[in-house]
Amino acid sequence: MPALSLPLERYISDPRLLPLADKVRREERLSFQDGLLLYESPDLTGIGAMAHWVRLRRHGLKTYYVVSRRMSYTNICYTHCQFCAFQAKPGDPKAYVLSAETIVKEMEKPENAGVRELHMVAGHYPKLKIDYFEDLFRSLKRRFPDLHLKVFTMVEMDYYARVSGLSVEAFLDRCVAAGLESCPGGGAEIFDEELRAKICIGKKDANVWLEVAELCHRKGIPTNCTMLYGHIEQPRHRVDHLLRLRALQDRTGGFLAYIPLAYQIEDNELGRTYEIHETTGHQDLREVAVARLLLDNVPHIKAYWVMITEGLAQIGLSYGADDLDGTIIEESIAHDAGATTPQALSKGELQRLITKAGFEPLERDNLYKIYA
Ligand code: V47
Repeated sequence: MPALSLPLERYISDPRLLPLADKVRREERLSFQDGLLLYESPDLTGIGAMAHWVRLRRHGLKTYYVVSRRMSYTNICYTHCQFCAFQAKPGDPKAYVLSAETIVKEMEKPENAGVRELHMVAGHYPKLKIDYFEDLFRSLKRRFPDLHLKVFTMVEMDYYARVSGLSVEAFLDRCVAAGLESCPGGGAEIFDEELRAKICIGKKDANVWLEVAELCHRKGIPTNCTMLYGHIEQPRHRVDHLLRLRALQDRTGGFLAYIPLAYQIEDNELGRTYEIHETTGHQDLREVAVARLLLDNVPHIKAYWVMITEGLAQIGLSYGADDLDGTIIEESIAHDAGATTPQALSKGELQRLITKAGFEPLERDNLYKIYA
């Protein structure tokens, strides 16, 4: 549905959504209660149409993707997130740590030619300290000066600063001097304190995540933001999470993109402890649309094909998303937890998904500069 040819109300069947459509048209901010209604209403078509309307106003048919490589320098993790299937404990046969040299060698492989963004998040392993990261970033930048380094979730940055005996600010300054340019949006999970204590016992709380993001933004380092949905959270937790992100973005403007992360249920404790089903297509599209409507100050909303499948991500482009993330060569976090999507998509495949849905594909860098 690239264009909306009818007045917005004509797409809406739930009359309770009509006042929201008025607000959307007047570019008025939606409230907490509006957010709850967006989760409660069965009218996904109406919600999607409002989100699409906002997307068209903001981006027209432009749809972004990046040629991106994932890498996790270690899977050893001392934090215990119940939803994570990627982590290993020391001594585990699958545990690994990659040296800077190995990572550079990996990036030299022909399949990584043309990669513009290296997205790295990993476990929390106390043996890695600031010297490791400085060496890693400098080695990568020496060999690939144009490669964009997007590294650390906010909790990861807090963790590695502490084990390095540095303030987060000092750690960040040194990483930036060595080549760090932006940060991914992971580690946010769900901000609600009670739920966080159930799904990621011992992990730093929402305030830490938000404070570190604020610090990055104040230092001119853009970051992304995420929310893990489809586990034991309720709509009020999701609205609360999104509005906390929106409030920070009001202050800093430093978030580039928001990515709803559909919980993958396999090989992790959370999936074993609770009776949780895979997220449904309906739920995945709603998350994209609600984000576009509530996060009125975050420029880009991604439909993350790795977790919701390529086909649904493509449809997500008509429900508020303007970004398909990218080629994502070698993803582990979602795949270890049961994602059945391919390990990578080619540029051609991404372009086809976008054009077949009636949108205009644009290859971007991490800061949304377009490559001709
Ligand atoms: O931090 C972990 C989450 C994140 C599971 O910034 C899980 O451009 C679902 O942050 N099911 C990593 N999610 C992914 C991530 C990301 C993805 C795409 C784009 C960007 C970006 C960031 O995935 C982790 C954690 O929050 N996660 N386990 C799971 N079983």
